[in-house]
Amino acid sequence: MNGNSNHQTWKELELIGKSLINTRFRAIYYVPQTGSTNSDLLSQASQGAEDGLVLATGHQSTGRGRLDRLWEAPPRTNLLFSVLIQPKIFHQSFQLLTPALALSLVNVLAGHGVDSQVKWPNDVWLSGKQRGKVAGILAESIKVEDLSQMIVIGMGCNVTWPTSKDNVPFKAVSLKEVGLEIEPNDLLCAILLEFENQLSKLENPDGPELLRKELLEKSATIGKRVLVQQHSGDIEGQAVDLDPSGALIISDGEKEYSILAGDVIHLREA
Ligand code: BT5
Repeated sequence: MNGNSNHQTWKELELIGKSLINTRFRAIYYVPQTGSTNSDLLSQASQGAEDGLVLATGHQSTGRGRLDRLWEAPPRTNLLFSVLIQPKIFHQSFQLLTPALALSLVNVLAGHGVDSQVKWPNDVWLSGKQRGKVAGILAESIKVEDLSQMIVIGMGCNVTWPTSKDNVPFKAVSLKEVGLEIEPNDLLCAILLEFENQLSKLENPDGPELLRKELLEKSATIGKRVLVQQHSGDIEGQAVDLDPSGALIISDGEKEYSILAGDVIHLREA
């Protein structure tokens, strides 16, 4: 792989690759700094890169969230990575890749005694007293030369930043803040192993339903009163379910709405 980001050469993370030998994630690279790992892998995909390529970085100058928002993190304080996948799943299940990666982090953190939940559609929030967003996910798709669709899915996870002393303009929390000190590479390896499990499950016919059930158990959103902000207008109601494609089902007492995309604000019960 001749990846190049801002004229920095990608370095292969061989040790990580070894423990992931039975997964699709065997080509894992690191670059000290780049614009956005998602953008780098989209560009690699258009040049013929294959399923399973991973790029991690220590710093992004233009880390992206949804709708051109920024993902912010000082150098070497976050786990920042993207993976390129060509999932063998039905097109209508592509929306499930984001929650599958979110669940992977939730399960890894549970193994370290840290409680977290998936906040629909693309966040992981730490539960309990120090509630806040610990990770965000951005999935993007690209049609490659043979016209098949590839997905780049990236995660930013707050490892050592922010702390309660940092005045950040969003509700964020880091793993260090809740007492978990973990090497970003170890975290990456554990997440990729878990993500491989989730992807293999999804590739089975009953996979989407199994994922839906696990998501319902580990959702921060289901059961809450929410305000959904969408281009087409806001909807307030109770988050009651997820459908098989990952859409959020909201009930306003009279009608149910199926939400495919949008921002969700959890409201306090009246
Ligand atoms: C996300 O978007 O949360 C998706 C973030 C994905 C970032 C990864 S990093 C590796 C890969 N390469 C990229 O370029 N991107 C991906 P969204 O739901 O739109 O949330 C963005 C919002 O989260 C911002 O507008 C801030 O309010 C907040 N935010 C920014 N940085 C944050 C952080 N470090 N921790 C918690 N919240 C943050």
